[in-house]
Formats: sequence, structure tokens, C-alpha cells
Amino acid sequence: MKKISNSKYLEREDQLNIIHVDMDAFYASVEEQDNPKLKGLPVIVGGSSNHGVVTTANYQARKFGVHSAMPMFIAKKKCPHACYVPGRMKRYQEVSKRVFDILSEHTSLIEKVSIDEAYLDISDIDKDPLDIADEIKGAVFEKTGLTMSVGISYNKFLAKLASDWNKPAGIKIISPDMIPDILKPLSIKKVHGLGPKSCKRLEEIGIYTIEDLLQASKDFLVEFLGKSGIEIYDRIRGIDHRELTTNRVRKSLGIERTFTKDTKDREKLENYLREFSLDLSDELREKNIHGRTITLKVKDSNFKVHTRSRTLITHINSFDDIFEIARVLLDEIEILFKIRLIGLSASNLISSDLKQLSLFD
Ligand code: TTP
Ligand code: MG
Repeated sequence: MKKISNSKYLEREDQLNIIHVDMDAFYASVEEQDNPKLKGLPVIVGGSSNHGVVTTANYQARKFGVHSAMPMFIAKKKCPHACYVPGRMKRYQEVSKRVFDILSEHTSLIEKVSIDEAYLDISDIDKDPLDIADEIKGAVFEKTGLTMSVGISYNKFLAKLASDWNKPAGIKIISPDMIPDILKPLSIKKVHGLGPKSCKRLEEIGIYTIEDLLQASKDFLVEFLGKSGIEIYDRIRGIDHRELTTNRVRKSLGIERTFTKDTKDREKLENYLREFSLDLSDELREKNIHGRTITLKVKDSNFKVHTRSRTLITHINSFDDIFEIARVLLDEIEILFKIRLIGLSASNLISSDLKQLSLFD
């Protein structure tokens, strides 16, 4: 369910909706997996000649200072006893596809960043983000024998930073209350969007850490880095509005809100549903979409989730229709405990010319 929520109404648990996954020493791990003799040894994948560069090295080899893009002759000096393996791109692509298939069993909202890296939007999944991360990591390990690192946060920048935190095989959450303290000691090299050249220029003027960079004004950063200075200024403050670029249409559109104070007041709940119906109708109409299923979700103060939904014979997107159904659904829920979260969504979506959206093709 897409959240069009106002952050002041949200609680932390509801904000951790972005996961970044990145396979550990991907090519080298595939080689180890395919050839058990390599297990436990330093493995370096790269061109076979001394003129080439290291494509990747496993974590044992990294202990000797070997890393991606290092000239092979230097790697051989640093770690002469490593197993040197030429790359097998086709095989890595095959394994990558397997990994992405597993990811897509969890959500269709996936942005593929590279062969071994993706962002997932988990707003739709009604589970604890940490449990989702554990499940994904476990499923990938079980089905491929490979480990990944997972970062959980509320935007892309922080989720990626988090996946890098405890590599290999780590899981890390960065929640809003950790910002900015957790970022301060980090090197500016960790800031997505700051390339090696910009980092070098910043270091020349005495800026090494994010804490140093936080002292710089927006104007200064724009002058120093150009247009991207605005983004960098926000990013180091934990702000990143980049949306995921997924090739799937959302299965549902919806809105939900966690109350600052739990309530049992039906009128208040109905008022929220009126507001949600209006927003939902606006968004459906703006996107030229109709929905056939309307779902009401409430979470009570014991964190128990109740949902009620109606699938209609026709597709709708007007405020009146949506609100009418929302009220019927609210009547169907017996409100025994106070409610802490309420949500309304439309699913079974089709575009307005009644052609099924690509998701259902
Ligand atoms: P990365 O995810 O950057 O590296 P990695 O998976 O080997 O190690 P880790 O994530 O644990 O730090 O890249 C994924 C794969 O892409 C990597 O296994 C090899 C390949 N690759 C290149 O071909 N060229 C490069 O410069 C880099 C960095 C990676
Ligand atoms: Mg990787």
C-alpha cells in the first residue's frame, strides 16, 4: 500500500519502508559456491593476465588489502597464495536472476541497481521490517547458498548506507532517531552522490567527515559542488526524496496513518476515512486508474491488525463510492480496543480505458 502520509502522524516502525540488499563479494562467492575446494581460502576474481584488474575479492582476500579495481600485479604481491579465478559472467547473471526471483516473491516493488544490488519498497507488507529482512536473507541463503547484507531505513540513501554497515551477512536498521548522530563520524566518501573528485576537493579544505560537512551552509555546498550541493545538504541530514524506479505497477494504492494517540471514537475514524477517500479518489483519477477492491485496515492498541474488504462488480474511483464502502467496512469491524492505525486502499486496479494494467498482463 502506498503511504501518502504526513510524517508527523507516523511512528518510527511505520517509516522503515525501504530495504537495500547487496550480495556479499558476489562473483567470488558464486565461485566458492560452485567449487567447494575454494571455501575458506582467499579468492580473487579477475582477468587472467597480470595486466588486468581485480573484479572482486572475497572477504578472506580483502584482509590482505585486495579490492575491486586493484591492478592484478599488486593483488598478487599482496596475496600471492590466493586462488585466482577468471570471471564467468554468464554464471553470475544466472545466479543474479535466481536472487531477483526470490526477491520478487516478497514484493513487486523492486528497483534493480546492479547485478547484485536492489532496493525494495516494503510498505505493502504487513510485517516487521526486520522479519522481512530476515526472511529474504534466509530464503536467498537457502536457495543459493550465498549471503547478502541488508539495510533497512526510510529512504534510499540510508538503506544503502545500512546494508554496507555490517558487511558481510549483516542486517542493519537506521531509524529516524539515529539521525544525525550515526552519520557524523562517517567519511564523506560514504555520501552517495559525492564522487572521488569532490571528496578530494573537500578534503583539501579540511572536510573529512559528515560532521565536518554538516557545518557547511547550503549556499556554500551549491557553490562548491554545483546543483547537487542541495541534495548533498539534505542527504547528510537524513533526507532523500528519491523514489524507487520499479518496472511494476503497484498492486494497490492506499493511505494509512498511525495516530499520535490511540482512539475508539467512531466519528474520528470516519473523518479519517472521509479524508482518505478524498485523497485516494484524487490519486486514482489523476493516474487514470479505477479499483474494484476497497480494503480497510485497522491496527489496534495490541498491534492486532484487522482488515475488511469488498470486491465490487464494477471498478470505481469516485469519492462518493469509495467513502460509502469505507463506512460499510468500518461498521463491520468490532472495535473492542482503541485503534492506533487506520488505512484505506484500493486494489484490483485497472487503467481507465478498462485495459488491464501491465501487472496483470
Ligand atoms: P559490489 O557489490 O560492489 O561488490 P561485491 O559484491 O563483490 O562485494 P561487497 O558487496 O560484499 O562489498 O559488486 C558486485 C559485483 O560486481 C562484484 O562481485 C563484481 C562486480 N564488479 C565489477 O565488475 N567491477 C567493479 O568495479 C565492482 C566494484 C564490482
Ligand atoms: Mg555486493
